[in-house]
Amino acid sequence: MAPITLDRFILENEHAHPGATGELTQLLMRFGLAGKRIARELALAGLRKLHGATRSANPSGEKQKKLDLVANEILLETFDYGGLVSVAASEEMDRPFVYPARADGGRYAVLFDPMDGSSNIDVNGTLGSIFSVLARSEKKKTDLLRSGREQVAAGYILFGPATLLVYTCGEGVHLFTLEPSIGEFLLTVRSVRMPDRGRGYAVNEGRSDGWSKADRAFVDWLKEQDPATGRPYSTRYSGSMVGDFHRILLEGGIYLYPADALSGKPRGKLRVLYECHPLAFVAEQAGGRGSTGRENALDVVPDALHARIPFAIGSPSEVETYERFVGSLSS
Ligand code: FDP
Repeated sequence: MAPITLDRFILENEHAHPGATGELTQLLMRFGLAGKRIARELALAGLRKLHGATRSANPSGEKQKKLDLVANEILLETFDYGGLVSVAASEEMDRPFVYPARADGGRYAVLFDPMDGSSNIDVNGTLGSIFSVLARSEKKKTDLLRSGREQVAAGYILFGPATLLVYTCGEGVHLFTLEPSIGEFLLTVRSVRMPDRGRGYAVNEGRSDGWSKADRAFVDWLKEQDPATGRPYSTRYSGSMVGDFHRILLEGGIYLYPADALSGKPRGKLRVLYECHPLAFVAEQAGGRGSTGRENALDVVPDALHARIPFAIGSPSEVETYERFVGSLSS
């Protein structure tokens, strides 16, 4: 049977919705194009001396790598024609970027973390680009402080031994693998399901002194010897949430980035709009959950463009247990 390309899959899904205008279809196909361009930049970066940091910092005060900016530029360029998108916001930009308007304006807003796991850039580790799509607000183009439930699509591109594209439009999660010799993403898993529970957890435990009592107690619980409940869990932390999340999507388990009172991250590190909302949408569509420990991450309405939250994501069993720890041990 002929392989199913990303474009064909998306087009066929569009045909199943008679009222569809085709614009969301085109938009999703463009993320595929951006993914191919970023994958190429990453493959050649070492040879072109494009590793390393710039002198600038992102709006959250983190040093920007050259490739953070290259990937950001590629994603911005990807939507600067065709009038699909009216506004883009990114972890790497202070303010939303408003595209020059067509008469009727693009119907969508895109939000992205162009290079997730940037500390892996210089060591050829796993990286990702995360994206979220909202219908443009009728009130104000740049109104992006909205609930994660308003996303119409979300996903990520994972740059590892193979380049993968995983997305959801609210009808399941689909996984594609880039076939480099033909330059196409091919359907690899239709309707991915996350296991109800797993055997692994991902967290930067070196930071545990700054966590709450509940966070420390939960991670200690994961490490206890109790074969009857599948414990101890194994640690798998790569420095790239996309990489860690992808493992959890396929194998189950939990990823956490708790609030850290000692490292200047009292509200956590991960950004609601570029990281938590899109991955929580993917998780939920695959049967998993994203949570702050106190509420479903998709229900969070951020108070600022670069707002952060404590974040846990993974199998329903582990996320529910985490919420129980937070509920019972937090003051
Ligand atoms: P990075 O900042 O290096 O882009 O903000 C996201 C993130 O990576 C996640 O991908 C990753 O899991 C985490 O932060 C790494 O942060 P720590 O170095 O503090 O563990």
